[in-house]
This record gives sequence, C-alpha cells and structure tokens, in this order.
Amino acid sequence: MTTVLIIGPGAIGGLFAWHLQHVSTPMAFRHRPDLTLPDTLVDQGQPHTLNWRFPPEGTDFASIDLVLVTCKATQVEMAVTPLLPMLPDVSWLVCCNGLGPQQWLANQAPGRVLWGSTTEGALIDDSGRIVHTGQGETWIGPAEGDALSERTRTLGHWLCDQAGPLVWQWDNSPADQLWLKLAINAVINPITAVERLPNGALAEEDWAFEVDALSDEIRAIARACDHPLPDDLAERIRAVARATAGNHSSMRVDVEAGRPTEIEFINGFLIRMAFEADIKAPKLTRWYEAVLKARS
Ligand code: KPL
Repeated sequence: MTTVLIIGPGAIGGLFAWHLQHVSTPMAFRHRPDLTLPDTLVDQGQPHTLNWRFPPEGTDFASIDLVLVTCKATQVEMAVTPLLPMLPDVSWLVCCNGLGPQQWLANQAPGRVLWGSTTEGALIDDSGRIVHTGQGETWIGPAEGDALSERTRTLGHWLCDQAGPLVWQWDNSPADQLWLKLAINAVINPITAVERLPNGALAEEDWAFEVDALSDEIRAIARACDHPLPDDLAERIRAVARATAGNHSSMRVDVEAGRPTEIEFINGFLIRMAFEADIKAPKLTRWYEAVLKARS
C-alpha cells in the first residue's frame, strides 16, 4: 500500500484524500494541536465519509512514499522545511497557487518533485464539511527543468491511473498549466478581494477593459519567460469567472478574514518576472498594491 501524507488538510487536501482513499489511507500533517480533519465531503449533493487521519504518535516517517502539498503558497516553505531532513527519499507533489513554492521545492528535492495544477473547486462550509463546488481536472508532471527519478514518475502515474472519483492526468509540461492558472489568479483574485466581488462579476461588461488590459500585461511577461499564454487569455479568464460565478475567490476570503494573502506569490511573482525582463506591468502593480492596502 502506498502511504501518502497530505500537508494542508483543507478543502483541496480533503478532495485529494477522497480521490485516494480507496487505494490508501491518506494521513494529514497536523501543524496545529487543535486541528481537526473534515470527515464529510459533499459531492453533487451527496455526502461521503472521508477516511483520512493524522499519523499516530511515533509514526515512522520512513514509511511515507509521497507527500501532497496542498497548503497555501504562503505556508509551503514553513511547513516543508522541517520535514525535508526527515523524508530524504519521498516523492513530493506540490499543488498550490503561484509558481515560486513549486520552484523552491524542486530545488530542495531534485528528481523527486511533481508539479500539479487543479481546476477543482472546493470549500469548507459553515458546518465544517468539504463541498465539491466545481468539477475540474488535475494535471501533474515533472517539475520544470528537472530530471524526474523513475520512482517519482511511477508514483505520479499511479496517482493518475488509480480510478478515484476525480480526473487526474499526466502532463509532461505542467508548467504551462501552472502559468495559465497563475494568470487566472492574478486577474480574478486581487480584483475580487479589493472590490469584494463574487468571481462572476469579472465576466460582466463593467470589468471587460480591466480584464483585457491585465491579460495583455501577463501575456507579455509569460512570453518573455518562454511560457506563451493563449491569445484568448482574457476570454478564458471570463470563462473561469463564469464557471465559479457565485464563489468568493481565495484571496477575497483571506482579506475578509484578515489572513495573509497569496498576492506575493501571484502578482508579486509576475511583477518580479516583468522587472527581470524589463517589461512594464502597471496594472499588475496597481492591484498588487491595492491588495496590500486592503489587508491593512
Ligand atoms: O483559484 C481560484 C481562487 O480563488 O484561488 C479561482 C480560480 C479564482 C476560483 O475562485
């Protein structure tokens, strides 16, 4: 039996635990003593019992094969750093917003890191249940520029092949998916967070100019980084806004809860790439600054 440890036992962590629970009993990393695990997942109105657990006292970490990192981008370094020396041989799959944490982890564990990107929608409702709000897909594959070990590649294919309830696909170049997700987050998240809008507002005519202008800036940066984004990026962003119309973006939720946001890992990352490529990014910078102010 393959042993999987999940770091970030939130909505996406729980959704992935559900995907795995008939072939593994995923364990979740307890980073706070008061943390409890959601025990129910609601999919299409149907409740399902989640079968995951915290590792018992004295668990031999050497028995872990794979670590799924699904926490916020802001927490990856802090959560993973103490585990790295304890887990010298495990494979890692990092699936969170942004691109910086993925690059950081690939440097820490060369040959053993998979990058993932997901369009699944999930949230934790007021009764603590995970609700699967949008059917999506998850793509996983080798970290960019890294030669994947055979063992990690095999585990990656195992994750895709086992018939869980979700759609997981192998992608030899997941960096392209990550760039697309980054672009979507860099437009939807800051605007909805600062203006306190539901995602669907960004598909409306009122925001068309802003979405177009931000998309143009992001496409120029991505091109300079050798990850060209589709010509119809703005349309794709509007499609995601429409598909998640009633949702509050994760950044809006964080701002409203007074928590740190992922702005540094999304717009901050793109602004740094723009600076290195000598490209102007006034719109991205404006929304970056507005999110920092919205928090204070
Ligand atoms: O990924 C998201 C997020 O909120 O972080 C989107 C796609 C904007 C959906 O809410």
